This record gives sequence, C-alpha cells and structure tokens, in this order.
Amino acid sequence: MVRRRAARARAVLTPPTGPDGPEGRFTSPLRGERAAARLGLALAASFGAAFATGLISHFMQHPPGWAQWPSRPVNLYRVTQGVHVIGGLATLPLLAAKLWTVYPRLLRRPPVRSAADAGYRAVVFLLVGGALFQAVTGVLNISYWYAFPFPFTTAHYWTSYVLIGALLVHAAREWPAARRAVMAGPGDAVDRRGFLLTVAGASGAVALATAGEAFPPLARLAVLAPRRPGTGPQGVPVNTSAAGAGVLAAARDPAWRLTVTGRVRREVVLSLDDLRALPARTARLPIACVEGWSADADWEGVRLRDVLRLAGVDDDARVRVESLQTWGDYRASRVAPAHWRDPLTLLALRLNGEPLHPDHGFPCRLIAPNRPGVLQTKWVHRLVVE
Ligand SMILES: Nc1nc2c(c(=O)[nH]1)N[C@H]1C(S)=C(S)[C@@H](COP(=O)(O)O)O[C@H]1N2
Ligand SMILES: [Mo]
Repeated sequence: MVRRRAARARAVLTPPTGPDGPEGRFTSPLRGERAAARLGLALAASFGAAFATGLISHFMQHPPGWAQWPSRPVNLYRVTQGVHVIGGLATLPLLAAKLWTVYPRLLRRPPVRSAADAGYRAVVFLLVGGALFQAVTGVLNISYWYAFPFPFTTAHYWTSYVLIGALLVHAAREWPAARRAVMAGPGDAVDRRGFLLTVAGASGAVALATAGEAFPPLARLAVLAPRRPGTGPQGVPVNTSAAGAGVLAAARDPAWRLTVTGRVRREVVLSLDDLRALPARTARLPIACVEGWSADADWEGVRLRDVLRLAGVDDDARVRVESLQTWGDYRASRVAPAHWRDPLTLLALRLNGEPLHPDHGFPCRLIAPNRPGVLQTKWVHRLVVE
C-alpha cells in the first residue's frame, strides 16, 4: 500500500517528457524533487506560523462571545503580529523559489490525466493561487495601497482556510516522495545547496530590512519597512492623522467632553480639566499595528477603570469606546472586562512627556496592553457601557 502510494506520487512528480537523467530540464538539481521538498518544508512551516498568528489577530479583533483575550503579556500581540507580517514578507523569496522550481510541473502537458489527477490539480491550483493572493494582498495592505475592490481583512482571512486546507492535502500527497527525495544520498548537491542558501539569504535579508519596524535595535536597517519607530510626532508613527479623520476642529473645541453612558448607575460628563484632576497614572506600552509595525511609548493619563467606576459599572460589563470620528472602520472599539479592569489600561492624555499630539488622539485616547493598534481608539469622546 505504502509502496503503491509512493509509486503514484512518483508518477505525478516524474516529468512527462525528456529523460530521467540529470540533463533533463525537470530533473536538474535545482528543479528536482529535493530542492522542491526542502523549500516545501520551509514554506509549510512559515504558512503554519502565518496561519496561527493570523487567527490570533483575527480573533483578537473579532472576539467570539465565549472567549476573552488576556491583557498580558503586554507585548504578546506585538510579537504575534510582528511574526505574521515580517515572517510573511520573509516567506516571499521562498515562495518565488518554490514556484520557479516546480513551474514546469504546473505547466505540463497534458494538464490532466485522470479524474483523480484533475482533483489534485484543482487542489494545487488553490494552493498556488491562495499563496499568491495572500502574498499580494498582504504586501499591498502594509504598503497602504488599497488597489483591490474587496475588504482586505475578510478576503485575507477566508483565503487562509482555503490555503491551509490545500496545503494539508498537498503535504499528505507529496510526503512519501518528498521524504524519499530528502533521504536519498547527497547526489550532485553542490548547486542545490548554493541555490537553497541563496534563497535562505534572500529571506533573511527581507527579514532584516523590515524587522526594525517592530524591533527598535534593527530600526536603522528597516529600509523596506513602511513605518519605523522613532518617526512621526512625539517619536511615534501615525496611521490616520486628525485632519485625515476629519476631527481636528472637534478635538480642539474647548466644549469637548467625555461622556460615560449606557448601563451605568449615573451618567458622567467630564471636561479635559476634570480628567486631568483624576489620579494620573503612567504606563509604558506599545502601539502594535496589525500591519506589523510597533512602537513603545510612555503614556500618561487616567485609568479607564477609574473613570468607569465613577459612573458605576458592573464588573463584567463591556465598554464601547467611541471617537469623534463620524466615519471609518476604526472610529470605535470594544473593551472587554479583562482589558478595562487592567490597571495599565489608560485614557491617555500625554505621550512621551507632552500633551497628546492631535494625530495621536488629543484630547484623549485609549491605550491598553496586548491589544491590536486598530483597537487603540483615538479622539475618544464617549464610553458606552453595554
Ligand atoms: N479614531 C481612530 N482611532 C484609531 C485609528 C483611526 O483611524 N481612528 N487608527 C488606529 C490604528 S490602525 C492604529 S495602528 C493606531 C495608531 O496610533 P498612533 O497613530 O497614535 O500611532 O491608532 C488606532 N486608533
Ligand atoms: Mo493599525
């Protein structure tokens, strides 16, 4: 049985034309099974890591009712999303090398040999198409180039299931042949080793040129990163500016108030001076954007839980934090109990020793530990207890 499966896998992998010898185009060391298998293993590992960290990001932003994310460790999301984006970018050279290695097989004639073969070719089509789709949409998204007509997060999320499903089928199917290829003697390995080292070097170079967007010691190398720590007002990058969000006038208006409403024992309305008069707390916390960049900062403000308790809220309440923005996906976010009860969760009034810059959320913005950047709502003006 095992032997028959191996034979079948071999039939799929064996070139349809040309000799089986080293001079055949398909069996050159670089286009051979061994290079393809090694690259496949590396890709499987990085797709697995991207899938796991992607699910973390998705479910942090869309928490199922029965689960709650912890607010600690403070840097958890920063790390998982850094792995997702920087790891994803470092995967691109691997993907390109793998496709280069196997494309004669993808384009072979005749394309389909039997019904089972047709089914498997469809899986390979989903695998290659899914991988390219994730790569292209991911790169465009972190480059702020929204060239596609569909919502990025929804498409990237659902495609990941298709991709991982196809990868599992492909891995199960190719495993025996790949194992044989990797276990076989060294053969003419010199070229192949050089090729694989080049690909690994390209992956490492991409990682080095981007990792500084989340890891400050490498910031100076981050020439490919769209955002770098230390840049932007008050030393912290900005995604949406106050002017871009259309809130500049409302944020500067002296009539600005913070209202705490909803399921509260008494509605509370606070001016900026009222907030400043509450006990001031500090926290060193990162902004960790879903696009992979992150930056540590010193925040000062009042604890969200202190403000909520002024209004009288139940311990298991959820809170909707609303900004002055009247449009846009990030104009509000929900805070679950684990986060609002955390003493590090602040309504920040100051950043790195100065009053918040308008682009960072003046007069008041949410900052909480272990939370995606999209949920760190700026220009807050209403807390609605649900
Ligand atoms: N109201 C509002 N809050 C927002 C956003 C927004 O567009 N509108 N962008 C979010 C995103 S995507 C990130 S990464 C952080 C960035 O915060 P910063 O601009 O202060 O660095 O703010 C978040 N808060
Ligand atoms: Mo973000």
